[in-house]
Amino acid sequence: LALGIVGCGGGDTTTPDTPQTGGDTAAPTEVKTMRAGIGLNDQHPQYKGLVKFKELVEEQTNGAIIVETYHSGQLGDDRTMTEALQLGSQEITIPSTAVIANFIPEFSVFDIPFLFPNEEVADAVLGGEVGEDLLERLADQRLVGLGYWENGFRDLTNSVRPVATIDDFKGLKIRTMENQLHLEAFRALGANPTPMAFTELFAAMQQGTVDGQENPYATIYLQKFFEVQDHVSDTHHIYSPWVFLVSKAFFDGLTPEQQEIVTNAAYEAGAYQRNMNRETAAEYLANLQAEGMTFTEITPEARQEMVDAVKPVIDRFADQIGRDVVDAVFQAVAEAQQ
Ligand code: TF8
Repeated sequence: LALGIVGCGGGDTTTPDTPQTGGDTAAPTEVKTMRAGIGLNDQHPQYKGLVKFKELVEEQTNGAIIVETYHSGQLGDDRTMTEALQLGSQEITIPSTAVIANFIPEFSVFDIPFLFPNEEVADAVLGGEVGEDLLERLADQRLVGLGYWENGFRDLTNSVRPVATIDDFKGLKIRTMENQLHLEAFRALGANPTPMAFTELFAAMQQGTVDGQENPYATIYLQKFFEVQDHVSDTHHIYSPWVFLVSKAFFDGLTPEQQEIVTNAAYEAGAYQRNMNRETAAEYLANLQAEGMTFTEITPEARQEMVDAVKPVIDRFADQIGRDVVDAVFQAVAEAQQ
């Protein structure tokens, strides 16, 4: 109803009580729709965070911006949805940085295995100068990055054997994200990796095309991977950030006030999502064991062997990622631990 009244205001009538700036503000309000698509299902903190974003934006714009939410890859996988943002046929998606690296190689810096020792260091680096600098590079790809959300530490599952040491990786057919560094890192660990979109993964495990995969506990549990996987290990080999992406063409068409609302909502919902992720991780691991999966803890010694095995891969990729970015991130990681 409120929108209808504003719409009746009519731009041309110059009555005495029309304020000086009334020409613009009295124009019929155009409702803008943002189609937001994510890869995970509606039980996942990623979706709960997106719903929080929707609530904040719709409330704060009084309905001038509507957010339509799509989960479970209904609009595509991380890569195709990012392309849709570039084309302007979708407005929001929240992909892993490993996929964004196919558009902007510098983002692959977060694919360096064993980069972040814990979430606090990840927060400091992503929220600091290097993190911001990377987000700014998205403009060249017709994308706007409104902060980092958290996919989280990736842990290995498979249906062949418990994985405790590097030797246990041998020959395992592991699905990786579509990312060159991930692929090479898993080869260096002795596995037989296959890159694949997330939307194909469940069927591939079910049909035995792959033996295993790696994702945070929340994904393993909420996407019901325990139905087709028997073993989980806390490899914690890579911390995957998500980026809250908006189509630049769409974002540029918003008023400055709307841009501010959307930006703040993305950050606030991101903090909410990150907290939920952290609060639920232990519970999801317990649930996986309750569903019958074996859980194997990786000892510090066993993890060190994995760190050593992937080291040459990191050295090989440093130039491709950009030495300056790699150095800046390693420095930020060191500073965050002082
Ligand atoms: C992967 C990623 C994905 C997420 C999600 C689909 O394994 O971790 O789970 O990026 O958006 O592909």
